[in-house]
This record gives sequence, structure tokens and C-alpha cells, in this order.
Amino acid sequence: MECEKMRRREFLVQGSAAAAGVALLNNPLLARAFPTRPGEEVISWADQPPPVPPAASEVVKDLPRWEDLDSWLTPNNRFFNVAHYDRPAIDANTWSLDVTGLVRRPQSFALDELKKLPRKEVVFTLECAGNHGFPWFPTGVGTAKWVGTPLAPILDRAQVLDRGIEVVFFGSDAGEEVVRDIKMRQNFARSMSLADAMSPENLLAYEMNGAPLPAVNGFPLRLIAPGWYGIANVKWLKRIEVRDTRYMGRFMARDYVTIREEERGGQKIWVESSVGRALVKSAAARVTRQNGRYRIVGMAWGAPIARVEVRIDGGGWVPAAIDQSDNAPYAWKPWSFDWPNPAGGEHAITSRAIDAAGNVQPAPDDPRIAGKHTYWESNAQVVRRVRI
Ligand SMILES: Nc1nc2c(c(=O)[nH]1)N[C@H]1C(S)=C(S)[C@@H](COP(=O)(O)O)O[C@H]1N2
Ligand SMILES: [Mo]
Repeated sequence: MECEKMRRREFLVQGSAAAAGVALLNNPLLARAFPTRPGEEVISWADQPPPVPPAASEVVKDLPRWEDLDSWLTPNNRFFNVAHYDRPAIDANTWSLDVTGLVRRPQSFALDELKKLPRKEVVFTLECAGNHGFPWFPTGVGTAKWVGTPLAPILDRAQVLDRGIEVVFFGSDAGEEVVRDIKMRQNFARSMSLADAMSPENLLAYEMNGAPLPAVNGFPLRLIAPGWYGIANVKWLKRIEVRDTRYMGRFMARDYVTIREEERGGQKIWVESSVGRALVKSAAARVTRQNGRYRIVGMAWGAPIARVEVRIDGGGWVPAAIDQSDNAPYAWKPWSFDWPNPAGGEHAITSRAIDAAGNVQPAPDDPRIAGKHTYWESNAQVVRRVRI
């Protein structure tokens, strides 16, 4: 019942794209991934994540349970949220967005002015780069239909000067930062090269799944940068500034920095890189049982997905059925794997996604993962345990 309601809501949300909605409803794989079949039960994972520790519980909120996943779009009230400073409550009537810095014509927009500009939507799976970096953090990922106006024409309208190479996105939220005893109150900020910022995919988004952005997800406006980790998708946006140097704020250059040991001709070198584009990933979401027959359903995201494979315990990799019908290149893909007659006892279930370029979601002992000393960008194969 509840499940059926969820699906209805999902399809209602897609109402404007009626054709897509119909395609989804008629799609056998999606239909079999989510609805509860008569008599079907969801088996809870044996390896339940521990609670979010107090030190992180103000930053990471509203983590759903994988077992509750029953729709392709994540309903707003089940979407995780991350805030490194405060969660500002913004009055849209007094708010405005400024476009400043190395531009010939600085711009300022009220919310209703932005809403009058061309509307564009994208279904995009947004994942925190810290997701799966800790045992308590397995569901920092969700998919929504975001609506806004494209960023590139706004930068064009502002006329970026030739020496402008970097675009910095400032949020309204702020906190104190200390670097070498220097204390400063800083707004949350992330930057992109001008070329990356001009991607036609980037949106200044004001809607999430058909509703105004919820306060915790960035009301009234956020950047949506499809294909990038969550951190790039600046919420509570208030200023876009074009600069002639790389921006080295906390969330570009100190935090959300991956530190990895790599090998070059037998020598170890240390590489530090700013978290940016998403990486190929998958995870099993739920195991269900109907009439004694089992099924594993999961999601794959982070890159255009070509294949998903599943391994039970120490067995071989077996292809899962994957649903590509959504036609949404930045959205996660549901997959399912029939597991008719598992032996009693505890089992380990591992999935791996392979993207269109042939990148394989790495095993935990892959040098990309094993040489990494920070928890960001943890796209290693996820192992879950279930008791039959
Ligand atoms: N202004 C601002 N934007 C932000 C953040 C923040 O703390 N402040 N957190 C980022 C991080 S780390 C993530 S993972 C995503 C999470 O988006 P959500 O809260 O809508 O799920 O927002 C990003 N945008
Ligand atoms: Mo994040």
C-alpha cells in the first residue's frame, strides 16, 4: 500500500514529462524493482549501520535506510542533507543572487526573475563524496528531478572578462575557519574552472521533485552540477564571483581533498586532489523474499552505467538485470538479481558497476582504494550481509 503510494507520487512528480512517466510505468524492470509483490517481504540487512556519531550528527542528517528504497526518485522527505555550517532559513522576498567579479556587467536577480528565465530539468543522483567513507554513512545518496535555469546564459549575460578563469559559488551559510592562527568568518564556497561552469548541464535550481527547494536542500536556490559529487552543488546560493586565480577555500583545498599514495616507476608519490566529478558506484539496497524465492535490488550511479554484476559470498561475478529505460544520463539505474534458492545462514552480497568507458567499480584492495588515506570518494565495491 505504502509502496504503491510512493510509486504514484513518483509518477505524479514526473507528470510534466507524461511520456517518460508512461514509459516508466510500463517498464517491466522498474516495475519489478520496486513494487511490493503480493506476499513479498523485505529482509533487513544483518550489518545495520551504527548511528551517526555525535560529532557528525549536526552535519549529516536524515539518512534513509536502504531497505526503505522503493522508488526511482527519492522523495524530498527521505533525501539526506549535509550542511557544514548552519542551515539558513532564507526569506525569498529579501534574497537576491549577485553575479560579480571579473565581469563587464554585474547582475543581480530576484527569485521570480530567475523563474521567468528558461526552465530546464535534470534528474540527477547526488552523492556526498563522504558516503561509504564511514560505516555509519551508507545512504548519503539520492535522486531528484531538479528544475532551474541554466547557468551558462547567466554568465554570458554578465560578460566574463578574458582574464576570468575561475567561478566561485558562495552560499549564505557561514562559519569560523582558522588557518595558521588566522581566524576568519567564511561563507561556504566551492569553485569550478570557467569551462566547467559553462557546461550546459549546470542549473541554478529552485525546484526539487516538483516542490520549491526544501530549506535544508538549499532554498531558495542552489547550483546543480550533474556528474559532480554533492560538495560542488552549492546550496543557499547568494553570490557567483568570477576570478583570475584558482580559489583555495576550505572545501576546495583543505577539506574534501583526497590524499593518495600512487606509484610512479617503482617510486611512491603522494597526490592530493580536490574532490570533483563523481565516480562509478553501485550498492545493493534490499533483499526481498516471495514464496521462498529471493531477489536482490540495488542502484548504480556516478557515471553512465554499462553493466552491474553481483557476487554472492566468494562466488563468481554474475550479471544483474539493469534498467536503462529512464533516458536520464545523470540518474541512478536500478538493477535486480534473482537469487532463487540461497542456503540457510549468513551471506555476503557484493555488487560492482562498470561504466560506459569500461571503468570498473574497484575492489577494496585496488590500489586506487588501498592507497587512499582519506575517506572521500569511497567508491569501492560495497559488501552487505544478510541472514537467510
Ligand atoms: N552552502 C552549502 N552548500 C552545500 C553544503 C554546505 O554545507 N553548504 N554541503 C555540500 C555537501 S558536502 C553535499 S553532500 C550536498 C548535499 O546536498 P543535500 O543536503 O541537498 O543532500 O550539498 C553541498 N552543498
Ligand atoms: Mo558532502
